[in-house]
Amino acid sequence: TEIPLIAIVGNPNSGKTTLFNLLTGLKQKVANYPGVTVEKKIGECYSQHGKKLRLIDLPGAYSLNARSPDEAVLRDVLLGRRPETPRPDRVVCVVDSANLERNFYLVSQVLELGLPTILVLNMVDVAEQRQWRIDAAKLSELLGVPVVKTQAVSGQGLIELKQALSRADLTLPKWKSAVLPEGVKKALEQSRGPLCETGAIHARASLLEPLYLLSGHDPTHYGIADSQMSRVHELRQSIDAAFPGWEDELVTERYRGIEALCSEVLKRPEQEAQTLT
Ligand code: BGO
Repeated sequence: TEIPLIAIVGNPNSGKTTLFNLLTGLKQKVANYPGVTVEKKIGECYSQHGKKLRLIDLPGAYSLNARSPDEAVLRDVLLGRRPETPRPDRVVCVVDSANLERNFYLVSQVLELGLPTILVLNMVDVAEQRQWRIDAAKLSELLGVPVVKTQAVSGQGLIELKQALSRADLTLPKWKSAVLPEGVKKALEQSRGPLCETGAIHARASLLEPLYLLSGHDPTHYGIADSQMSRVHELRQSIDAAFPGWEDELVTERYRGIEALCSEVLKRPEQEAQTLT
């Protein structure tokens, strides 16, 4: 059987590389993605129960609406559109615990991709120094994914992460930070069939997938014929005409959803003081 491929994703400076090195040790290879000067790091590790895994350390990004070649590589690998890299079986999403809200923008998009995901709250030492309390159990319950706290520089939490990597029972994430306007959803659902048939998009991925394809620095649009891309462009134009401003609203709603989530799972000292008075 194939060795499962696990993608490590997160914002720049969330500690992905430190975590990747911790998990894979010296068992790693560095190459480039063909066509771009973006590093491709692949390694091997074993889950806590001895299952062999392949890990891929993906470029850091703030959003799947790619704005740079690095972000485009992340998006394309996660969507299974890089010809030389298979679509990952699972995702380990790393966040900087001291910047929870900002990091959660990417998390919210990644959770919608239809891949089993483990959330890693890294840099817990920094959050703890500030006396922030993050309720990992509640976060796990709300997102529908395992949540592990780590301090990658010291190795704290590694065993718990390897235990989560051992789990065969990971279900798909359930949290949605934002709800698409009904009309936009319908239009995307209707476009899905024809685009899936040609392999342009994945049946399991986020409804927003066709629109991620329009963003950023991707002149090649792997595996998607020009005729398909023009259909994606038309789809976009028709949605924009029917629902002006829908995407800005979606961004605002995402942030609102993230804020609501954080207020349930993150307690800062000044908030505790307020509830006491
Ligand atoms: C430097 N806790 C703390 N406190 N720091 C961490 C943790 C953690 O849990 N995990 C990682 N870091 P990357 P991306 C650095 O490099 O893995 C630190 O972009 C420095 N470098 O050591 O690179 C980690 O792959 C000089 O810090 O992140 C690194 O996601 C002074 O967070 C940084 C101080 O980690 C980013 C730090 C020359």
